[in-house]
Amino acid sequence: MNLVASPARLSTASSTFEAEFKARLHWSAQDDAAIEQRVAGILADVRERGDAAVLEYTNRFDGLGAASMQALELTQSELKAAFESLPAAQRDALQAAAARVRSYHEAQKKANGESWSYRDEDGTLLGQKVTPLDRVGIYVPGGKAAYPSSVLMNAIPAHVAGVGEIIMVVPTPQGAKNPLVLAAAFVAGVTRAFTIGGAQAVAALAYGTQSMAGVDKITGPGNAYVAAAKRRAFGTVGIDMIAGPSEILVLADGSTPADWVAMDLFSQAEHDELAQSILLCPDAAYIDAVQREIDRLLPEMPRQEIIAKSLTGRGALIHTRSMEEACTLSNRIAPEHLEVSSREPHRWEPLLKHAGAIFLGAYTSESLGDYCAGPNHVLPTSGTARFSSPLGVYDFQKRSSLIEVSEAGAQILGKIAAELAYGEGLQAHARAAEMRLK
Ligand code: HSO
Ligand code: ZN
Repeated sequence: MNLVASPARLSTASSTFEAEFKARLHWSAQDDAAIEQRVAGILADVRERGDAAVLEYTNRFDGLGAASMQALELTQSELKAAFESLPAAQRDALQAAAARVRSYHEAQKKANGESWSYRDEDGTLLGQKVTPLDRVGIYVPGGKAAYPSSVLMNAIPAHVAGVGEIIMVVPTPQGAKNPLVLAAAFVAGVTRAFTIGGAQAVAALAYGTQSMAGVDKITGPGNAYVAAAKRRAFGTVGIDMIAGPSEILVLADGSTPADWVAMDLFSQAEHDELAQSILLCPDAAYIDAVQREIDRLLPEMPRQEIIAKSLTGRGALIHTRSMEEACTLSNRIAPEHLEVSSREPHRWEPLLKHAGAIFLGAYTSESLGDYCAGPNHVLPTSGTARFSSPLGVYDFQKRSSLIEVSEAGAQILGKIAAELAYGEGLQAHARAAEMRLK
């Protein structure tokens, strides 16, 4: 079989560029009414019957024969044993990655996750108290998208935030446990883990069951059923985001070896046929060189079919008039991952506003960020980087305002509040403020 990966070739100088560009970019999750209906039924059933319902769905969908929820819980010693069963090199890599992800998120907590307060001159204290969530649920997909690295990326910030209990759920179709996932849970400090998945696992986390206390927030990726269940549970619990397919945008000035860039484009394409890989470059000859490397390297890739479909269906190699124009286009796309593959990354970085993560310079392959650089790999997709941020410690914390009005402060604030309260026709508000006036 001779596969080809032919990303669309676009040029900003062409009169048809805008239309072609928009058509390539367009992506929207399909709302599937049948899935919605089934998920609504599962959520209601688990809410009503708890463990019994979770057990039935799990046995049915995952082909298990578990007798009770207890049989679906993984003990800490099982997680530890999974870790110990790994080859030493894998154990070391997992621990090295976890250590870096932990330090990064500790720095993040210090910079924007601490309580603060100040006092007015009259002694009134105002501030913000930051507290961790009590309990969170982490969804880990089974099957083809079971990523141990995602266990680290979800559980470690929760742990660093100080979350009291981290409950991981991971489906094990036909009972197949992924030792790397269990080992990652052990390394990341997961508190409890259950081999359940799908909408029934989301429901168990959201509503709680006899054997599992309900959580305050659910994070982590999942299939269409999981996404629908998270959307429906939102409000009862917090959720992180509903992620779309992975994306990479490489902004290249032509100075990076073309095969490095081709492989970086592959690295996101290999996730999913719907993943999107885009190259923006002002040098047409370099774009040709990258396409030649794509053709040369594709046959070597075990996931060549997925890569070919992704690149041909959603990929693009875009010739721009300049690097400045490439930066402007990149901001319009607001990609999940943005590589600035340039000799002068710091020249372009100030022009780049919207991206989940920005990778600077030829040595910063996005894949390093996926595993071990330190920053989180759970990032906004489908242009949502215009208004949202990477998963972080702040997603596992919340804030309470702190107000302590001094006697002197009450004299000033009381008059202002009473005036506005009368204006709103709210007597009790006004009187409560006035009673404290001398
Ligand atoms: N690039 C993916 C994360 C991942 N990559 C996990 C490899 N493993 C999400 O952006
Ligand atoms: Zn990846």
